[in-house]
Amino acid sequence: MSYIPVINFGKQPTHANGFVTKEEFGTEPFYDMVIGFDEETDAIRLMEPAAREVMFNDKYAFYSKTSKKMQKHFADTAEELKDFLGDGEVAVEIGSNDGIMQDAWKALGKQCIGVEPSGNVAEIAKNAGHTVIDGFIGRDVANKLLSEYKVGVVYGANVSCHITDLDEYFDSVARLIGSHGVFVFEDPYFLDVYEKCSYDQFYGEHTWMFTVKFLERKLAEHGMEIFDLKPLWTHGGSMRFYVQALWGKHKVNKRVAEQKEKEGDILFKLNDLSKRIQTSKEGLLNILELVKDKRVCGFGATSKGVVVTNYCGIGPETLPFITDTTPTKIGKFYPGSHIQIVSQNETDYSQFDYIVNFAWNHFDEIKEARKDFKGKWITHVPYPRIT
Ligand code: DWN
Repeated sequence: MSYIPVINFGKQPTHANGFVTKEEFGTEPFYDMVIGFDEETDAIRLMEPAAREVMFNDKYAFYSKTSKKMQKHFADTAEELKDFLGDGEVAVEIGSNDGIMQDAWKALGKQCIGVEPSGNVAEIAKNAGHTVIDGFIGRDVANKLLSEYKVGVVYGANVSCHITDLDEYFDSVARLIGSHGVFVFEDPYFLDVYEKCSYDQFYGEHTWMFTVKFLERKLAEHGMEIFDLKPLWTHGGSMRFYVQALWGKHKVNKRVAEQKEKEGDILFKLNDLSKRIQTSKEGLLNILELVKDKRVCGFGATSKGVVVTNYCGIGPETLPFITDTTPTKIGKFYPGSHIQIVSQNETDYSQFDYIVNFAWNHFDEIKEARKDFKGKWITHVPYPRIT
């Protein structure tokens, strides 16, 4: 594959989830974050993805259970997918994090085996009684699973786009599902990012930005096909793909071809997006300039916010802190932009006029929970504005 650079975010911390202490300022690694496009395969990806061990290890900062709405999302998902499980079959979840989806399977009386390389988050799932295989999905893990279980469903939420070696990944999944099972995965989707200018879905952990065009081709190389898809609200616009072995038992829904058609000229869209990202940055900086004499803080120490603050050059002089509920983030600082993370539960939001929301994908849930805040929200998606 031969990638041409299409979007350049300049210097970004290599690890968006690599929160730092004050003593570590200046030691965090950076790289040129450039998005590339391969015209032959329609692949969109980071030109230089970081080594997976740098990002996914025993200090992984993101815990999935921090959102109530996501818990409901996974409960609904397990309910939907349970019909794919045959007698005696188990589900396997790639990137099972703290067991948010395993909880949902368990509530339905179904077993789900997790695969998770980040030991600290896996520990939460194990403590809740779930089985988790430590490590990255690959041929060895697939062999282990096949030697112990009959696998009916392989599921991955917001994990496939993190896996740089898609060949080894899809090869392992194809072996796991065989000719009878299904592979269901969901990730932020290119057309949503394009339409909402949610450029902060590009960061170190997200090697790929998926399109149907690219996935169809890549999955076929591993003897699999997409038989259906479903647009999701999660993460500001995701796509769920339903996959089976080529010519499997599920009829291919016409939605797949229709969605591919909608993707149209991807290179044109990427070039257009690149310009709109620059405009979005200027718009957000203008708004922050307008409110510079007011009391402003940030909300949700997301990986996305690391990209936004580093790309836009927003530092502690503009945002004194960002609040979050995650214990491992609290007290630390964003890599690069060095904005401090403080406890959401200890913040008196009534003392603020404006909050910049970096967890914009959870906005409904946040607004509902933050009725004490009487000021205004600032967001950059789908365009910078005060709401
Ligand atoms: O793909 C990924 C997604 C699933 O999660 C990972 N690569 C990393 C991570 O991305 P993110 O950090 O952008 O995800 P979220 O889900 O947007 O993060 C929400 C953050 O906001 C968490 O740190 C928790 C926090 N939060 C909060 O402080 N108060 C969230 C809610 C809903 C709240 O009320």
